[in-house]
Amino acid sequence: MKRFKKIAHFVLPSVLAGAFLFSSAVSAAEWKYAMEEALTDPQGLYATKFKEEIEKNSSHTIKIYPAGALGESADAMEQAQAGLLQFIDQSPGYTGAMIPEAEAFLVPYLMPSDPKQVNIFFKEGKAVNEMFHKIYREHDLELLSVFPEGEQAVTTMKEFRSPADLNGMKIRTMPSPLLLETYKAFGASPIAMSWGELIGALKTNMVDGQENPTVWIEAYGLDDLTKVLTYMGHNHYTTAVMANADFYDGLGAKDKKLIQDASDVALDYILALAVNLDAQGLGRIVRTNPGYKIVTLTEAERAPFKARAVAVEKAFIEKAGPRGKAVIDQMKKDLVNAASKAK
Ligand code: 6CS
Repeated sequence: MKRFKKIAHFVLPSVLAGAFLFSSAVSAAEWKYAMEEALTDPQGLYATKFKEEIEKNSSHTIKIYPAGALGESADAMEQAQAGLLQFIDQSPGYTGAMIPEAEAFLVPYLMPSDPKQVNIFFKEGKAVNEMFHKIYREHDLELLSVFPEGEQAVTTMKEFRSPADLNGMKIRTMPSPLLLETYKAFGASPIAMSWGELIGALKTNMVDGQENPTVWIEAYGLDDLTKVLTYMGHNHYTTAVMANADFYDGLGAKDKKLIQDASDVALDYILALAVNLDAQGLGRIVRTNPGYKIVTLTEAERAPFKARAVAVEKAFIEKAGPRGKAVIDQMKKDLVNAASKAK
């Protein structure tokens, strides 16, 4: 009995403490997170905030792989779907070839220019938070956040004000069938290629222009490789953060909540920041590249592009089918709600 008491007092507590340490050590995981940008770009800022939140509130750690670390975007997506990566940030401009409905984010002149409305649409809209969540699930992906990185600006060698001016201009797009459709409808000769090829293509005149948010154009010196930057008001660059669905489903309720909470914090953070980043990028271009021409198309100049966008929306619906149409209809409803809330 005496001997048992001794065990109860001295041995059991240390065994239990050891077991506790062991169980918390095995449950602490390192999760891998790949993205298409660098740590200083919008995707990197979101990823860093997400990592901070996860590491602050759990014993898990996140290892971030910036653009290029794991190959091109398509390679990283294969690894995420296979479960080799737990998290991935990939934009619909790349994902659209695999998930046709995701190209809804690329349909021109669907989104308003007002960033306040755009932020409400992404944060609260039913299309983003319910419909797309289900659609991405069918591709083994748990959709965590969708966010805009800034208004798409078109950089070209020559000024353009109309579809006729774009005639014959070779415009690089991300590898998305709908972006090719868009620039054909706008009068240009689009060429799809991944980011890794773009700088070389601009330097060798293989392409005459491209589209991207201003913050990105400035960060990667695309203004130095072209002569004019044009705001057509046709869209915002959109990106999406996802987890591998099997990995996510295998987690306990506490870790699922940890991930959802970290996504919410990172989304609020990037939504508040993205607009300023774009404005700062424009400010730096104006200061450092004074000869660079900045054009904002007037409403009258946008009208023929908007008229041509109708055919692009139709092409999207033909390809994405009835569910694609339902997504577009819901996005339009969400945008009406966002406009009334933003007032
Ligand atoms: O144009 C692209 O392909 C790239 N643009 C941005 C804003 N992010 C990543 C993407 O690869």
